[in-house]
Amino acid sequence: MQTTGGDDGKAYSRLFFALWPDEATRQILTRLTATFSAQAGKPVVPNNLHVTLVFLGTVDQTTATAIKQHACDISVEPFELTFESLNYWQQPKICCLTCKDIPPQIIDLASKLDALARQSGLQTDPRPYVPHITLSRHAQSAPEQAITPIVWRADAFCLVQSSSEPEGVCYRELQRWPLLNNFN
Ligand code: 3AM
Repeated sequence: MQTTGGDDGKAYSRLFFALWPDEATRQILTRLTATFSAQAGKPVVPNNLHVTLVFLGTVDQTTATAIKQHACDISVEPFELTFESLNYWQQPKICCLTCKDIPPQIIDLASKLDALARQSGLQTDPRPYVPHITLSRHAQSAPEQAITPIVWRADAFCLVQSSSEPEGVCYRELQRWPLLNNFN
């Protein structure tokens, strides 16, 4: 895992839990962003497309190891998300896809991961969780176009590292846990 040194001598990395798309879904999303006008902002690079579950922030290695161990205990059934609404969110200036019907399993998964992060001493986003796929950033308005609903089958969740590279932010999957893997 790529880390940066903190003032306390510990190694830190910027982490989040996410759903990661399969190749077919990534291609559909990439084709969609390619149709955006300049007003819709800068498209997210294909390898960074994801659904955030919980943003963990900057985490030391000991905490990250504990979180990874406890993530094995999370039991949620696989589920399907249908992304059918294209939105502009003014405050973060992003264009994103959301679902009209949110399956309870993703709320359950995000809330279990959020609890795990808090129990590990991390502060997480207090806002209600809204599943979304950020398609572009630095946007001024939503793209005015109809979209074909995109079905995303979620059968695993991932821990992802965010690092700043000369070419921009890069997200890299560190570990993956199948859904239902440890269902009791
Ligand atoms: O899923 P999206 O792309 O909307 O904006 C960041 C990105 O969200 C968000 O975490 C995702 C992976 O980087 N993020 C970054 N800093 C954050 C923070 N302090 C944050 N979310 C909540 N609190």
